[in-house]
Amino acid sequence: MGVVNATPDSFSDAHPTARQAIDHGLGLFADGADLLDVGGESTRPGAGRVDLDVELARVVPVVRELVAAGAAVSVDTTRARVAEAALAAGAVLVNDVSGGTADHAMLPLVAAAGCGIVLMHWQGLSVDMQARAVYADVVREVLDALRDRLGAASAAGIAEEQVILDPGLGFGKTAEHNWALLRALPEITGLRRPVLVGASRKSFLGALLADSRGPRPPAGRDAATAALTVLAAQAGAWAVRVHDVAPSVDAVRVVEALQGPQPAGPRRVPPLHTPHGIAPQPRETPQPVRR
Ligand code: PMM
Repeated sequence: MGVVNATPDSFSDAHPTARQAIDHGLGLFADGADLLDVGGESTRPGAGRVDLDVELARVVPVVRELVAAGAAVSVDTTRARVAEAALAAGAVLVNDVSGGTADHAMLPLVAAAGCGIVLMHWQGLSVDMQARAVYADVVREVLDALRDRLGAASAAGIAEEQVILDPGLGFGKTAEHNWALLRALPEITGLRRPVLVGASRKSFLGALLADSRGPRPPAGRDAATAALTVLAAQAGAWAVRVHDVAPSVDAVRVVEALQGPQPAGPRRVPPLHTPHGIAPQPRETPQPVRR
């Protein structure tokens, strides 16, 4: 999953105009991304909200153009109105970093649309989320919360097959919490839903790679990100959400070669379609990395 930030202020890789975001997305598609994740609201720690109209204006034209180019597109939003407009523009998946908690209309919308949804664990809005990075046992609490969100989705009428889970690295979590969750990936995939991992260029990697000048800046974190792609793929993750797609495509190929041919099993991929009459033409349905 390639990150397309249609924002002027994301912590890494911001694209202030629609044209820039579209060109960037096309580049990631050419690099081999199976999905392009378009977002119009930065979720970096400390970020405030943008107005609904601003988010809509940033996201919809970019989704439309990337779909027209043949890409499968997800929309990174916590707002049902934005998700709805993006689905109407051809998006096939909703990526909600709030796990359906920020907007009470989100889960019913996804139930009605029949599309896939990423339910991510967070600790509330970005503006002060790091103040809530407090856990007695981060792995147990995130697993419990993800189970709770699965239950909420089911209660709203969303089929289990529509749901992808995400531990939400960096969202109300310290570096230690992120490493603990990465170590626990087999337990998260044990929830028997596809798992998305978003570690790309995050500050815990900057801290890991720090030198006397301080934390490694975001653009210098791509090799470490690709290393985590290997580990995520080996642990059975469904997808990684990354800024620099090409190294992660290679990393997944390495893992697949090591694992050898896999027996055909039941598909774990949620439906990437909507009943809106839109027929997106993804180059290839994203496949899970099988163990
Ligand atoms: N991280 C960011 C934004 N959206 N969505 C999911 N599902 N998982 C993530 O880890 C995630 C996300 C923050 O990164 P960005 O500012 O580079 O987009």
